[in-house]
Amino acid sequence: MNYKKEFKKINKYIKNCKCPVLVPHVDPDPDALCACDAIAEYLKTLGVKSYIGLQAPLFSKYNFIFEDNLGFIVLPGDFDKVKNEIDLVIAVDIGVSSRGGCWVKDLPEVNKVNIDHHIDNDNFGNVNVVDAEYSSTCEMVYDFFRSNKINISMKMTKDIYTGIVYDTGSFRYSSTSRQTLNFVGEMVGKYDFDKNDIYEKLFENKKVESLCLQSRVFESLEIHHDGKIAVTWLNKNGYSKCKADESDAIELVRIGSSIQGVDFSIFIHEKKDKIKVSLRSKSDFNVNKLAREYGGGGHVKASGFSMQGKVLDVKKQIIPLLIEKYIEFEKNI
Ligand SMILES: [Mn+2]
Repeated sequence: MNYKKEFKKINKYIKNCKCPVLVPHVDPDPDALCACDAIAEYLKTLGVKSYIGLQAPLFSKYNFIFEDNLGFIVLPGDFDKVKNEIDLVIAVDIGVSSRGGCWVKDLPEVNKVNIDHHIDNDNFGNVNVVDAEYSSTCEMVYDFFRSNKINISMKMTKDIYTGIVYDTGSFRYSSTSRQTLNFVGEMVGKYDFDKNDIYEKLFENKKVESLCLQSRVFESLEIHHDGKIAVTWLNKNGYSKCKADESDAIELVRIGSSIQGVDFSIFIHEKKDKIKVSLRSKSDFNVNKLAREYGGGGHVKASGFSMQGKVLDVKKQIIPLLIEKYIEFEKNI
């Protein structure tokens, strides 16, 4: 993992731009958002204003990342207004370029920097640092700051720490490397910030509506293949029953994977305009490969894809196929 050359090049692009747009993936998570904010903070020190290009309004529970300073967030409705100003696209944690929406697709003439730890990134940038060995994109951004000897402020540190904690599930996932912990050690040694406050904002900040959704997902649980496969689902009806919205439905896939003995967990989730199928694996069963067969993507142990239809039809149609793939994998171990 040595990207000194690429990181230098990225810094050159950044230093030469006047108005970049920072682009996380659609439905951004705290890793993507914190990577944006940390780079936006760096840009501020250079006297450069930046936009954060989202595809839908930010879930209010993530406002804390931007310390409620949301002025620089732009939505597709703002695209025509700002497109002529933008002279650099900085895509972070994006997966494939299409997940950046108009902010990547509709700015073909603009230079692009691409920093990501998703294995299926399509290297669409003028500079690409794509490496699935990193725990998080925030860890990559920290490496970028370090490598260019950029002064890392308290706010940047809190952003990076938040993104790493989120993407590693508080340092529990196997993606947590020696480097991850070394970087975290460095940050914690340099600044005294409230780690517990960040943990609470990320993980102990659920609304009652969200717990109501959880209970519905628990009720939907089916166990297959000698306890190794868990299937859960949630339909739109669940939202109205719980008076919840999509911002209350994060991390529900973990309900299946948290069960003893479960290796492969599938969560089928009816959203406004599509059915999202989330896949998690605890072993070498590569759910990324599986998700790609259906036009999706993500990470080796955490991926997903979208489909059209009704939850129960998708379930009936797709579950036997996914189980079959798992059985095939088991035969080859
Ligand atoms: Mn990430």
